[in-house]
Amino acid sequence: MRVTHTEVDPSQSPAGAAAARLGAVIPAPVRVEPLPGVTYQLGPDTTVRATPEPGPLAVAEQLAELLRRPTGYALPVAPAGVATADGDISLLLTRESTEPESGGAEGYQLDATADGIVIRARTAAGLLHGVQTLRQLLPPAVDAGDPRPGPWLVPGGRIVDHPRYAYRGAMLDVARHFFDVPTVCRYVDQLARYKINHLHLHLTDDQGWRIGIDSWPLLAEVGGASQVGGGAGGYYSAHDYRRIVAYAASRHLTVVPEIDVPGHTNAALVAYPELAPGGVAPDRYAGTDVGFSALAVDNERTYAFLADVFGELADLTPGEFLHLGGDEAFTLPPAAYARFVERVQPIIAATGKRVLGWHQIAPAAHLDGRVVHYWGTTRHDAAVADAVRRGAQVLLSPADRSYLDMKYAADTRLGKEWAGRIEVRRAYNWEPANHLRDVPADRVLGVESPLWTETVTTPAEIEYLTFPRLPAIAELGWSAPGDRDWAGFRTRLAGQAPRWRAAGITFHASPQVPWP
Ligand code: TNX
Repeated sequence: MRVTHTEVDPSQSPAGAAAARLGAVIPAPVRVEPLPGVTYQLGPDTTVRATPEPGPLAVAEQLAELLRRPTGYALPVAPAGVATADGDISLLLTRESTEPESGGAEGYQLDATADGIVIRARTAAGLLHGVQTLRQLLPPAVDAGDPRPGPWLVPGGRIVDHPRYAYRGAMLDVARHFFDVPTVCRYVDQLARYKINHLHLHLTDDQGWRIGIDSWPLLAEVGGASQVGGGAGGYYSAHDYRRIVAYAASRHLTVVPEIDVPGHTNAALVAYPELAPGGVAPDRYAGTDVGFSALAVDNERTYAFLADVFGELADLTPGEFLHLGGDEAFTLPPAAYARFVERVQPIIAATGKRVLGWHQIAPAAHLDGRVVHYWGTTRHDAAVADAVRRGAQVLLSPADRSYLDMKYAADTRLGKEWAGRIEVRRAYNWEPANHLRDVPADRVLGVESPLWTETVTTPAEIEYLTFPRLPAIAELGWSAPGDRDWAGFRTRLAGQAPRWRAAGITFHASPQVPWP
């Protein structure tokens, strides 16, 4: 981030302290220009104004809702443009922002002066990103669920900002352990704080099938009734899934659903043994091994099944991607596996969606628009590089950097260690554009942090593994390399802790960060 400095001693005045905070935002903004000595104060008469269209008004209502509880103010929402009073917060949709750098669909410009806050963006998504920045510029008490005294000061200045990558994701595995709709929505809110714009849901695995499919009802009814450790499991009805999609959309996140095939399918095979090799029903599985199950890839019925499942899922999903999994199908010979992937990819394309799959799909034939999702731990993968030469894009989730289910340290109670231990500095210190040799920078679609849940059973455990590593990956996805450095990041990260405490978010107090 470029910060234009005019010397101020932050200890001199509350306004000085506020000015020092203008750059204390995660992910680091593109440009930060403090206005020394200038402070905005949110007050009892503040109105939240927005361009009178549904998108901006919805963002305005969300902001007002977030601020009402801690401030105790009424914060009415009103259309912008009429009777604008001093002290208002305005969310304005603009074709042209005043600054070219806030360009792009998700960019925004935030101006804070004594007279008011103005956020300008070309889309409602950009306005929401500006709102998330504004939240971080207010005192940490703004995250409290109960009334706090204030004062509610925002440092004066301008922030001009836009993302580096179009895809900034997080994955939640709801198959190993099932998480209900409110838990997923709470996670969406936490992701939105850091400008994540895709929620990848790992909906199926050996231990459970979590999405209702009308044409194959036993998938959810039978395949959903199990999970790791033998619990009851659960699944989302189409209605539940739509609620998640709608909630995510309201936070400008796109849901990317994954049906993991041909491996990781034990739960589906328990429900429909006709899809299993030899038609033999397996036992339910509640352990944590991988790689032992597979669909019968030479049975035509399997492809009718996949057309039904991906067809129904496409109808429920407004986003452009369907994720077909494709990882760890260890029981299949490579040729049979590749033939399978080459049958599934066109099934997905026929629904109008783009294909996303774990990078094991790389050797299969190219299909327009496909994305290989890299989760390896090496810096070179010949098959991935070759798939890129044939036209694929790459989504990066290197397991030794971005996996939220890896332990932080030897004594971390939760998580796994197969890709190493990942403290927050390790999660932060890598560069997506040149992470994979022989993959040109412009073929990288973005980054994603996956949370596998073999060891995770509660919302607090989700949060413990997510914070503080998710903000690190979010910054890699949003901020330009020249605007990132560990020393600055750890200081800004430390500043998030009081917010997480106020919001009741559990986090790992990494010894690498100078927490207040
Ligand atoms: C590997 S990464 C898997 C998952 C496990 C995870 C545990 C990938 C595509 N497959 O099935 O849950 O490791 O870390």
